[in-house]
Amino acid sequence: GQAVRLADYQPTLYAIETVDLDFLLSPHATLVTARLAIVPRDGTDAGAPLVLDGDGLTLVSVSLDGRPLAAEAFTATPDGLTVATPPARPFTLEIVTEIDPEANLALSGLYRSRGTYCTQCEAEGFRRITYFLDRPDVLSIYTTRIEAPVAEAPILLANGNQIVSGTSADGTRHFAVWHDPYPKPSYLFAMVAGDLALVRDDFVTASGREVDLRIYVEHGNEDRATYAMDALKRSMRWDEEAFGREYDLDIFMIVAVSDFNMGAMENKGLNIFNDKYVLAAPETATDQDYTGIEGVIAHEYFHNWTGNRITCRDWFQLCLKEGLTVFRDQEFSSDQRSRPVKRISDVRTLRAQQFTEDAGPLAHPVRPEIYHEINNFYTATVYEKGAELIRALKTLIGADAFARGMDLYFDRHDGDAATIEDFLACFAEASGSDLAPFLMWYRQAGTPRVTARGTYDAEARRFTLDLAQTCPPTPGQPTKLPVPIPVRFGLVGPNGADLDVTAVSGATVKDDVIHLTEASQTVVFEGVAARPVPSLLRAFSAPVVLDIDLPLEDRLFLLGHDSDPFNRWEAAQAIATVALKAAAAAIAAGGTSPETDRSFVSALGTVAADETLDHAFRALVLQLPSETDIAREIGSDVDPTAIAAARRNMRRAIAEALADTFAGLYDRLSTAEPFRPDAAGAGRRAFRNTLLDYLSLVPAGAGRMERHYDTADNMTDRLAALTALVFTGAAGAEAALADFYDRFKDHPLAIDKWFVVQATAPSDDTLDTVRRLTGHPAFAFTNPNRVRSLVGAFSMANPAQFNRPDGAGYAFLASTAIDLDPRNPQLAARLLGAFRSWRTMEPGRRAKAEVELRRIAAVRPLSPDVTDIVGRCLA
Ligand code: HT7
Ligand code: ZN
Repeated sequence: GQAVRLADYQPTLYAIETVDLDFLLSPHATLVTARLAIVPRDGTDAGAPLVLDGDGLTLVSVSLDGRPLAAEAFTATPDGLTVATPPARPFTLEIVTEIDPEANLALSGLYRSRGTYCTQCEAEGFRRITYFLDRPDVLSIYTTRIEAPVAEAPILLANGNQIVSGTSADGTRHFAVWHDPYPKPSYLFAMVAGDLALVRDDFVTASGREVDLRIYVEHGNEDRATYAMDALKRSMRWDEEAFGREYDLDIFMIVAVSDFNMGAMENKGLNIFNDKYVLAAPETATDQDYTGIEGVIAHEYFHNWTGNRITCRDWFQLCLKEGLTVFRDQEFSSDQRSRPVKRISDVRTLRAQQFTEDAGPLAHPVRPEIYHEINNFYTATVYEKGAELIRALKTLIGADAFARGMDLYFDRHDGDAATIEDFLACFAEASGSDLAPFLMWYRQAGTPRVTARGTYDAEARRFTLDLAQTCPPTPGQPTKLPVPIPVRFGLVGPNGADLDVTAVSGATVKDDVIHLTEASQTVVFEGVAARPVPSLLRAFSAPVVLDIDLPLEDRLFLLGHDSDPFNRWEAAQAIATVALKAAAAAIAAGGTSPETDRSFVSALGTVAADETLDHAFRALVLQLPSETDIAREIGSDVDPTAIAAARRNMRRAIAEALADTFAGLYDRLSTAEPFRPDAAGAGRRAFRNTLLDYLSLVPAGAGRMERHYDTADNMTDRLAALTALVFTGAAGAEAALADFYDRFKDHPLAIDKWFVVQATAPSDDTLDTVRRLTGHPAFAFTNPNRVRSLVGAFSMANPAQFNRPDGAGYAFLASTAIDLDPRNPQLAARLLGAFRSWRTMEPGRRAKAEVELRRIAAVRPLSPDVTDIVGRCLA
């Protein structure tokens, strides 16, 4: 693809006020008639060419104001249609295209998923349906007519409200017409047609509007949509209460499809979902699946205001809708469940995905300034770091000013295609503060590093905190400027309570937040009665790496006493990270792991046994940093085999030292309680399964793993037991895998878990297993969920095996991506994200990864998606 630059933004010369679409559905030859009411914008030169986007289209006919256009009046290729000299007044262009939905394996545009016709138009899929100004700042009112054989597609859906329907005289064909009164960009267009089952409910909005709620699923799956429906109603209520946002149409529909490139899509009034984020039953879905459904249902629903009513001016502003909507869904889930637990799990994801991305060749600003392929910018940086920036903004200006800023944003920009500058201006106005420096967060890639050094002067009763920030270079950005960083803090006194701080000088401190705005700042606290332990970046108040060299005793103290639960968890992570880095270095140098510190192990035992703490929190504290986290902390010359060994040794040391405590806790939790997918139930299972994971490493685990598997009445427990059996290579592993397959062979989403377990097993045979499973009858390269479960899990979630020293993991991923690319380039490109850390590897692996990246780069033809990822990886 051509480079697209933010600096080159220009509005279109023409507006398209209304779009009338007519779909005559047929598997291999669907006819699409698009009637566009086009108006030259003010200032457009008379007769300036009208250039419409297309992608692989076959033009059947084109007419202007009802008359066929002469051949010399336009040029059409599969990838564009230009009308040379359109009238200098409003006119109607009617375009007929023919498309082949059945052959569309890219899952962008109009395609079929197990017989259901569906669309995916974000980011640039609408141009695969008809020629259009396919960009988010062209807002039109859509009316959609769909016609199909009744037997093939009894259900016909599109955005908005259904206004007309009818059936042919012989009853074999029918049609429906849908009208969406809200102007929208083409990426929010959707239509669905097929033989689907309906789950219905309703919702009355705060102002009394009755909304018809519909979830469409494949026949037989009706029972598995109840949790999604419940999550939808809770989301609708929450958006009214937390943001004052009401739903605005008479009907809200969700359709679950099996073949989908991402999680879900927020098309106006007609969300289309990967069925993974709709369908759940206790026997087939884990607690993680339930929380995923709740979060994604909420996310897509919240887009109705942040994304649809207010959309993006251009794709550089993607974080305007995505970062904000992730922030909103995270807040929703925090309110529905446990705030600290949600925060910890979000930060784990942020670090694993976004920090890793930010530290490698694919790093980019939250608002990029150049792209070659927009589909590659639906990233952890745009989504997760984008959400962190909203949270940091709220911390900096305070909750009240933030709420006023949001109200102003909704008020001022409803119906607009807006920018990040528009958004920030609302908060600057609401808070009376200059937010120009905050924009730097959106423009600069890389994870800032905050160094903190504290000194206590007992005589003067003074605590001095020296803070400094730096940001490493990233592609195209060798030097960086400081950004405004909110550092939420407490000075923890000897009894575990925060000390009262009577006087402060130096950097701006508001309540419990230090505003670090310069490259370095000193904060002086006066009247500090005793030597405090600083607890910084509470609740992870900014997306930075905190470098504070606290002694082990201080960290153990925070783990035991900090009033901020996030920093209690963080203390354990920091202790483990320091030890694991040292152990990995020792192993890589041919030595053995140093012993795990006993005081740390005993602190973990204390937390595990602390009945005042909730189960979910205890589970999180017991989970060591991931191999990916440790690799990122090491940063260069990484040896993933050594990291895996160090982590395995530490887990075993903890398990051995605490076997009795863990076995006792495990057994006490084993009393049967009926399954409920709520926070309390999920927390209890998470804790018990974490204990089982430790016990699986010691003799106490032997009988317990099999029993856990056999007695499980839900997928969370059964999968945890299966994982423990397979990962430890236990005698019962093969039998459990066979049993699992047999039980769930009719449930593709459960079989995905069976693939994941085998693809993530810490065994040198895993790559052979993965290769073999690509030929399994339940596997299909055409289904993204299957591919992600096997190939994606192996390359992203099994670092030691993907990064095998012989390079075979790299070769496998490269070959798989090369094969996939002609069919589904978005999926191929996404899988190749696994190469994002290749430069941090030790020289042997680095050389092997580079060979594979170059092998991919040499393939012709190669999609723009894969060309972009591989090109940036190699740059
Ligand atoms: N806004 C949606 C993004 C999306 C997407 C992007 C590219 C290709 C396919 C896609 N499917 C969905 C999802 C969301 O953030 O809500
Ligand atoms: Zn989104």
